[in-house]
Amino acid sequence: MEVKTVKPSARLQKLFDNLLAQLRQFIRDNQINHDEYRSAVAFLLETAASGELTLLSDVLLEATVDQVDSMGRVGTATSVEGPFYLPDSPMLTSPAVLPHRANEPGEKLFLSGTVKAPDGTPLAGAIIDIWQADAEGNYSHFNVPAADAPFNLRARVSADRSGAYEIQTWLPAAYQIPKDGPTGAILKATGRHPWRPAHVHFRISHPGFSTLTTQLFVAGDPWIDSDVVGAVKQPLIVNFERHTDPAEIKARGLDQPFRTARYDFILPTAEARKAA
Ligand code: MBD
Ligand code: FE
Repeated sequence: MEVKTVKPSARLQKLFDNLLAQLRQFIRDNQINHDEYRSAVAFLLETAASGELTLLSDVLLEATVDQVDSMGRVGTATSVEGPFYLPDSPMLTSPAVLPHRANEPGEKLFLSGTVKAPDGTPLAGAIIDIWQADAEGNYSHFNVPAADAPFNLRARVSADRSGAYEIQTWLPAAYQIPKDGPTGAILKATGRHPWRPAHVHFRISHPGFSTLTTQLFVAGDPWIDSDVVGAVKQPLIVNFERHTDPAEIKARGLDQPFRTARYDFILPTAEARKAA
């Protein structure tokens, strides 16, 4: 068998030595018995077999990695990528409407803003890779079969010459970690709720700049202060303004209340990243 993930290095040796030391100390500190040890291994086996190992890891640990990894970084605050990113989504040009189903549920959402360098230079043609849950809290290809709606609410949108973007999508609902699998079970068994506040994911890139992985969170969401993943950062909480005025609705050619949100993203230069 060819093992792809293990490459000998001094760094790996140091990390593995320290991890083992900490786990062994955990066993001593908590007087872990043999049944508990076997059931911990069985939990990991069950999690891997159910396809939730990435979900479990991202829920429990990725926000801490993001905190460490973003220390000293300039520009827009980062947040975790999470388990539901897909590469190679459709390429669109701003102004864009995200791929959607004929009867896409929920309120339409108009996102707009700019992508700029830290010195204010617009990043013409920056790629805004966007993905999100739908209005029922489901991600395409994961919670909704890909065959029903390929790349639903996912796209790579290029900003215009002034670094501006306009993306029409649908307001995501809060996301509940699947309750039926091992991740949901361990959360429930240890008194944790399974909710993430409603959010939209972004990976924003431009040649010569460090890619920005982040999320925008819907202000006022009931889970905004208790995200199970712990990935909310104050500057990423945005007013997704609800518009109910009939004249405004009509002016957009709509017949239902809609949302707007604005955000200006700043990407650090690749050099700034290296120096940090
Ligand atoms: C999500 O939607 C998410 O963004 C993360 C980080 C973890 C679980 C579900
Ligand atoms: Fe998410």
